[in-house]
Amino acid sequence: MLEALNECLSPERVRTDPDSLAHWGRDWTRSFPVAPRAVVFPESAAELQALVRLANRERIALVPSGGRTGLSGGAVAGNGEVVVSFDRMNRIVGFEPADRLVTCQAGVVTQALQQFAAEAGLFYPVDFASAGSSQIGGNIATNAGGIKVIRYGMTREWIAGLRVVTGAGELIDCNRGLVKNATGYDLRHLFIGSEGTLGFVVEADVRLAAPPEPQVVMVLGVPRFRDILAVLAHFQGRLTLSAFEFFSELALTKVTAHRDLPRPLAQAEAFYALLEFDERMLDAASDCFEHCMAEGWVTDGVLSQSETQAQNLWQLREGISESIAAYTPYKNDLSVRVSRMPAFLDGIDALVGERYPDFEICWYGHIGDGNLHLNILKPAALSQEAFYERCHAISPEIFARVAALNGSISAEHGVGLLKRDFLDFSRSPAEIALLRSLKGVFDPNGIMNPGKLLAP
Ligand code: 2HG
Ligand code: ZN
Repeated sequence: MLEALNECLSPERVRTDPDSLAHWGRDWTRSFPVAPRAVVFPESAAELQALVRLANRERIALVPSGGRTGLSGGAVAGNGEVVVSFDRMNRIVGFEPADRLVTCQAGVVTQALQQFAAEAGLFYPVDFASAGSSQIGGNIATNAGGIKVIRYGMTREWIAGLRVVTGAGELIDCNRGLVKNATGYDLRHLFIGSEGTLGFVVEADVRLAAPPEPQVVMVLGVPRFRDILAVLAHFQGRLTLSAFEFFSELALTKVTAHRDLPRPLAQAEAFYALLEFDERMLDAASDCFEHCMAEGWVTDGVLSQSETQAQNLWQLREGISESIAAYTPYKNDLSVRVSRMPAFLDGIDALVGERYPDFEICWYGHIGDGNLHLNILKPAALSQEAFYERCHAISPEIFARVAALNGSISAEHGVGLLKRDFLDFSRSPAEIALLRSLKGVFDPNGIMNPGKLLAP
């Protein structure tokens, strides 16, 4: 097989040493076995096509690898697969100001794209804590969301064209950057969020936006969970929010300790909301704040006075995931419609408190778009295996509540290996049958990221 791989790529771009296998074989999840047989580094669509054709002939399973910042095991290679890294396809290959489109190879790092946009006087608005290492191809594969979704939407909104090598080895060009294109099924959207199970993205035409006006950040102390939603509704009725995030006191304790940051408010509250909006809306925001104080929803607040202060306040939210990583948390990434959030919060809070009485529960997330991250922290004394077993046993109860409210068991992290066996809480049997049929059409030999998203 190595000889065959070397026919597609020069030998230095085929690695089999243990360090490389361990590094490129896993993502940010740490709970799955890692055992690829090789890692390859194509540099062009033609090389990727040759690899996929070889994989079809030899029945070799391929796992795509971007920045490997995923949290659902979508880029883990645990079964002798060949990992296809996009690290050497990391160039911005075109920019057309009149179209506001930038053409990126799949391995372009999110932050590099953001910087390129800023230098061109424009803005790439999809943003999250892992922007410094995640790659655009991976963002597309999971339809990544993040902290600005309330204003700018998910990755899907910003992808105007996609070049993809399908599981059958065809190179197809989807939508070619057009704004209007009414010529039947838009295959572009099928690949977005497909977790590399239908084909691998080689290049994308990404839309850029006008840069935002100067922004300010406000952090509010909110004693009761439900009142966060009253605060959201009040602000949203009066100004355009760029972000509306929340975190619990436990999350704040972890992140301030981990990053050595000051607490935002004099007094601890059970929850905190973080809002971002245009500076020119400051008067309207102050009125909203007064109202929330008068209603008793909010007990205190702080407003950024400079760009540095705004960044420091953002760290309180963006640093949480990293600050709890050492507790090998059991992750949930749940969503419901914002209107159903009150009912969801009441039910889920009670359930979690009752079923995990001895565990620390870390709540945070993008509450403005209906997305909650629920991380259950492992007590030091419990083995990883026993901990996961207990959490797995409780997951169906949590997911049943999500399903009862027509929510999703994975809002923005994808299904991968972690949520695969629970997919039927969010997708009907008829839908899952269609997903399987589509997989067969694009990937007839089942070589593209097998076992992810759909059980084998
Ligand atoms: C975030 O919003 C990321 O910080 C990570 O989506 C969420 O760690 C998590 O559960
Ligand atoms: Zn998130």
